[in-house]
Amino acid sequence: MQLTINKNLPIPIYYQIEEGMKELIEQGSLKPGDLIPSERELCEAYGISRMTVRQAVNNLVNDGYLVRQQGRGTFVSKGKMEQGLRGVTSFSEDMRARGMVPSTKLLHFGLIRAKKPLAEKLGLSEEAPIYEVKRVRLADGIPMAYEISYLSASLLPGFSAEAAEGSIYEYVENILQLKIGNAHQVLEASLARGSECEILELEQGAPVLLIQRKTYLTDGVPLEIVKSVYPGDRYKFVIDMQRTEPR
Ligand code: 16G
Repeated sequence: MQLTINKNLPIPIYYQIEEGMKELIEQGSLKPGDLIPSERELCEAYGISRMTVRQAVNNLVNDGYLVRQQGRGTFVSKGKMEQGLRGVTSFSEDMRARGMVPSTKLLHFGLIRAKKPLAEKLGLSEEAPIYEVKRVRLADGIPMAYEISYLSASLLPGFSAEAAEGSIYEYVENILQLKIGNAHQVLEASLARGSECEILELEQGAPVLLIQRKTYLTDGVPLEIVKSVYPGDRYKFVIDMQRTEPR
């Protein structure tokens, strides 16, 4: 990898590295999946400080050009995953549709008693049993989302940790023969914090998308409340829109 850095220019060095790497990626000299030199190697090769290199690499990761994989190194990104926002699809379906293999790391599975806000959201009375499920969702072994789901237990006879390790929607539709109808979803920007960082292999404060989904069965009964954290460097959400009559 050959970057041109000119310390006499009034352009910050981190910016020169950033632009240089973008150029190598855009020209195809660095290809998706290529491992880039470590921070230490870059410092030594160009006689620059670790902080400068880190700033450049952080910006490239945040902009989706590079991807950090813990214990493995930093790679040229294969492009952010594009996720449509139209249908009520499941993580497993979405990944399979892209030719990727979905998998799940179950971090927690428990039956709890619904406290007020959650009970209300799920249309249940207080103290009603609900499942609390915490899962890391992976695609081809790469963590893509961290999901915390609350599901109405009375709707899910026989639901188990084993079922939560697979596709919950498949369990609901194929095993229980229930029909998932519509969902209300809210997306907002946030920063990775606490255990999310370790779980998603992100640095503290890395940008993430926070998504909250409330899904209903076709008869209008709430099935789940899910909070998902998606790494900003691995995902982008796409929506097609139509111009309506001007107001
Ligand atoms: C998606 C849904 C989530 C749902 C899960 C089911 C979003 C933001 N969230 O991740 O609400 O519980 O799919 O996936 O899309 P599964 O059937 O593979 O378990």
